[in-house]
Amino acid sequence: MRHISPKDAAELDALETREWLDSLDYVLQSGGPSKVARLLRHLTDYARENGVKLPFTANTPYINTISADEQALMPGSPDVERRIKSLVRWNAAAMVVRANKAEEGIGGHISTYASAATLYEVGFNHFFRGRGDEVDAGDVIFFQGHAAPGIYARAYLEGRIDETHLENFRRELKAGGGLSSYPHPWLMPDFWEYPTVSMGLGPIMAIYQARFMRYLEDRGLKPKSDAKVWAFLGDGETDEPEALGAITLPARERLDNLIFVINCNLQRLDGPVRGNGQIVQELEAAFRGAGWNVIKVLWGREWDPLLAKDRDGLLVKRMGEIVDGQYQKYAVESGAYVREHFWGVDPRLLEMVKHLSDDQLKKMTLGGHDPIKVYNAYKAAIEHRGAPTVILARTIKGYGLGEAGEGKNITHQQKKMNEDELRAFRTRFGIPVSDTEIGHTPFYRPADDSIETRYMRERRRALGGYVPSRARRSPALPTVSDELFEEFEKGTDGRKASTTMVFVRLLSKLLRDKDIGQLVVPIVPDEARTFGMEALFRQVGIYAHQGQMYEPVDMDTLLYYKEASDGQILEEGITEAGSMSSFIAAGTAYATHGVNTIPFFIYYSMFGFQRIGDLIWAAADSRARGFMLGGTAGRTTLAGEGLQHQDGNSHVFALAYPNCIAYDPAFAYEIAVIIRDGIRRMYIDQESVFYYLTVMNEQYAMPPMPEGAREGILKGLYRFRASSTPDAPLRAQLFGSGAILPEVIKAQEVLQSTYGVGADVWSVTSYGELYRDGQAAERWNMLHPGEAPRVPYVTTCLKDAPGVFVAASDYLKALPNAIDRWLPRPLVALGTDGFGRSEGRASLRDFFEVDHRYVVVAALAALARDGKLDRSVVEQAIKDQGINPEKANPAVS
Ligand SMILES: Cc1ncc(C[n+]2csc(CCOP(=O)(O)OP(=O)(O)O)c2C)c(N)n1
Ligand SMILES: [Mg+2]
Repeated sequence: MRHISPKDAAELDALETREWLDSLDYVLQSGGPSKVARLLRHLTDYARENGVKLPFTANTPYINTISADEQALMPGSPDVERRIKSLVRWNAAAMVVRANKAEEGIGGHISTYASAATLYEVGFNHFFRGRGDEVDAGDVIFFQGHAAPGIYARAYLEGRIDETHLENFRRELKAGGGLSSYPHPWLMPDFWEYPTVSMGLGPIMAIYQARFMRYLEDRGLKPKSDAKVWAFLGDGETDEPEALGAITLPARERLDNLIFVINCNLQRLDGPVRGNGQIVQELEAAFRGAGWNVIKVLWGREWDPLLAKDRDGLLVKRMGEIVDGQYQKYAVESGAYVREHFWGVDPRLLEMVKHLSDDQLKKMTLGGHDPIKVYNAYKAAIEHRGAPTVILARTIKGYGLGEAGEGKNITHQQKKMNEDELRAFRTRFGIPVSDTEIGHTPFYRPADDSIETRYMRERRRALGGYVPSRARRSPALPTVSDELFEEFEKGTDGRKASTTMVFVRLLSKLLRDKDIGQLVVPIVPDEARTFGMEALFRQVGIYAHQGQMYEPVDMDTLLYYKEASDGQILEEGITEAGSMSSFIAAGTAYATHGVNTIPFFIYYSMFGFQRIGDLIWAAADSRARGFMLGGTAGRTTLAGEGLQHQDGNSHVFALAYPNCIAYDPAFAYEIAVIIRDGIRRMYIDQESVFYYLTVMNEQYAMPPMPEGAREGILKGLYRFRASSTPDAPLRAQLFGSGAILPEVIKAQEVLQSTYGVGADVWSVTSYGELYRDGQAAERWNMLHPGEAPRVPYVTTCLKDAPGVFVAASDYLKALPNAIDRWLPRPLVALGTDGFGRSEGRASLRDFFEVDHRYVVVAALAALARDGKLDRSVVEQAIKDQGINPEKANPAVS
């Protein structure tokens, strides 16, 4: 065989490659891209069949997904839009600079919006649909939290807010009103719709919002529309597990109403997102792998002619081999540096740009700063069918800030600009502010009849009104039928039931109700059977957009696993975060979609506040309404499961959520009274509160409702059973909650029969509500020393109650202790501080010292403390009750 030199081999290789490319060119010209795609697919299949190992790649080259010749022309006036964008940039930066002059350290962000301005402005001028007068139309937009200054600046130019608001950015308590740092519907209920600044929550809420929009349409609660859900997020934000953790759902459900726009400025707070890698390529692979339509917007129009000349793919290869940390370096360096280090690696590359000056090289923009590129990406996204779209747009963090921070690692926290920097910024964007004024950083708004203002207003009018904008769009519900709740007030006549069973029965009645049944949205993270809810599968069906495409294995049973396109249950699978996002979508639909949906989210209590507390906080901020049901609750009531399941924490956590009304009900009638009143407050009176109820799986007889208990149930405390020996010399007041209440009732009997103590039993349905009421009274009294003091509800109930006070609950002792100071004498609290154990109920209650025996001993010990009986009685009782006084302290073991 003739010897082939390496040089010959290389030439041969090049020749072969050229021949293949020429053939491909021919097919491309004669058959078009789809024929090429078909051919390539055949080729790869053929190669695989013949043993060629093709490495998997979910990536496409590091160039724009939409090529220059596929681009549509952009409507509107590029010039006017650029001027508007410059003014938004200026005012956004000015409000941060001024706020920090007025009050050092007040904070704010300039560089996030500076990099995202084009991404937002193209949306505002061409895509984001407002709701106008139609209550059920319009897009839902999750704005990136740190970009808020830009969103305010635009609202200012549109004339929606005034200079005082901008002046008081981050100083909301100032006269004339201010602006909240980030999107907070709680603080600006007419403006922001969803909070996003706890990073990662925006994307997951957007996903479930898009799915919920489909749900409303499929169930006929909202007319079908092509409204979109947009989620704007940072590239650094995608490190949060919530940001990417749910991305397979929208692809699976073909949610083409969902668009993510990820601002890939390659930087987060401290430095580069992937200094040694490429965040764009990493995200592309993740999203493509999950089934999304991925549109990369990497290069601005100046790159198009160069790419057109890149016949051998040298430039594309070079673009793809630079890591992000290096790209960031190019952004801060001169054109000469870029020529030397980016282009200079190959003479053929240098040749491509020899006609460009260093200055021109420096000014070549990135895709995310080029309105035409962004417009085309958005257009492709809204036209795409059958899958969600993610747009990966490359930008520079702090774009336009120059020396003040463009592309620098410190830029995220840049809040100040000196006069030189302001002047440079002003000149770069052509803001009509003179050198003499620049020191004051004045806001600038063109006249009402200026071209810019008219243009903005006209665009928003054409697109259905201003965004963001929030309003309560649904009328109040009329009344809710009493009949639904009445049976629960009668008790179960000795039959045992758990509060979970009671709740599920009530839920199933609500679902059947002709007035509100349609509005109920049961949400469950793969736990319906745990709660005995499987009957609902058949009764109302599990929501599945595509219906049921298989024959369920239990088809021949009455309660088979029924999926249906008009199914009502959101069976989310094992995701409390996803379920909570659905709760937020359903709980805010009264504002977002004009539908009063009533979510009931039932889940393993421990995996609620403890696991997804931040999403619950977002629900609270969003003014979401609905019921959260912490199932299998109580540290000692959930037997066997051990320390990761047994919840003795959630009621303490719930206390921190100002508009969350939390109850630990013990009996059927308490649940009925609470839910009935919750529906009244949230959907008839339209209060922005939401409810948390713990329900348990211990079964006991449900008593009838005592006369006059209703008010106390709602306020948090009522006397369940008075002592039958009120004149006994020894007296006690016993508090019980949830499944521990039956223990307390038993203690009442033992105290009376064995120790001659006359005890009253109180059901404490909500320490949280008692605590808030006490705090409110105390605060008012402090501020009104000259007036008759207000008396906390708990004091009103107990001020004349004789004897000692003992409370037992399945939660931390801190909970009962929260109301201690409003009682006439100190409270002894029994609770479940400490880690759970895998054990049976009786052993757990012994371990945590919350069963009836401990209530008895606690009452006797308190009486001895008060000198009402001899200490030897307590010692004897400890022995008689079989308690080991030397046992380990459960709180620390
Ligand atoms: C859950 C959470 N953790 C941390 C922060 C603090 N934080 C605010 S912005 C930021 C960096 C954001 O980077 P990126 O997502 O890339 O956004 P960019 O500003 O670059 O667009 C950090 C760490 C936060 N807001 N939320
Ligand atoms: Mg970033």
